[in-house]
Amino acid sequence: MSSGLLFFAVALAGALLLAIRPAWFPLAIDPAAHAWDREFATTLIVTGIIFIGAHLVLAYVILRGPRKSRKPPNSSLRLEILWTSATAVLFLGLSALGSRGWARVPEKAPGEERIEVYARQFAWNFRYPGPDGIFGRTDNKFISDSGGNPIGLDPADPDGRDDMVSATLRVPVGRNVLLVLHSRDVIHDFFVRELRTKQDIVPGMEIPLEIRADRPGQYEIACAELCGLGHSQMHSLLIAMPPPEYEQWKRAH
Ligand SMILES: [Cu+2]
Repeated sequence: MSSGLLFFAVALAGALLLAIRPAWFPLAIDPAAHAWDREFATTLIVTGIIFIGAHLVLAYVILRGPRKSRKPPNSSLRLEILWTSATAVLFLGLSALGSRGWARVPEKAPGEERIEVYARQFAWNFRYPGPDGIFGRTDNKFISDSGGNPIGLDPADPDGRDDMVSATLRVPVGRNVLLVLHSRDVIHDFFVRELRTKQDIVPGMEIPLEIRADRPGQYEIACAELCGLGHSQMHSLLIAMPPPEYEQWKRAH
């Protein structure tokens, strides 16, 4: 009896949570982030309704008590097949819906900003190509933290003379930005919760990641891969600026 009431209370609490829909996530600032939040909400509603329904049935069966007149039910193969395939269709359908977001392939659209991201133990650097729009050559042998060359810019390459290296990531609001991720030492992970994006950065690879910030503001960039003793200190800022201010900042550097 009391367990029946307990199941009923759990169903009621679930229904309340679905009805109120508390804001569980931080602000979303990327169109993909909105899509993933919608996907999460759809999954929550579908599974929530099933959860509530199952608990109501359980509560009803317990509160009604056993029916002495009836024979104990036999397990039915047809029912087994029905609910196993219904569950399979549901989960495959939800994961197919969710995988659409991951299928986006970064393509360099005309006018797209390209910014290089350099991760190392335990800091971030961001490189802009400067007024010529061309990134200069880099080589690990030129890396010098004390000499102000954390990414190893080749001093002999004229294309690199106007390259700009910043400790914060500034991006223009409303424009697609192609980040190209590099690691100098171990595996790191670029994570901005407002973008709903986590991307591993693997040494020796150039990994493209397309982002778009639709709201001006400052958002934390954290490393989401345990990368050594200073891992917890490895963070920076994503600063989304209105495009005129962004262009002005680039000119001023
Ligand atoms: Cu790291």
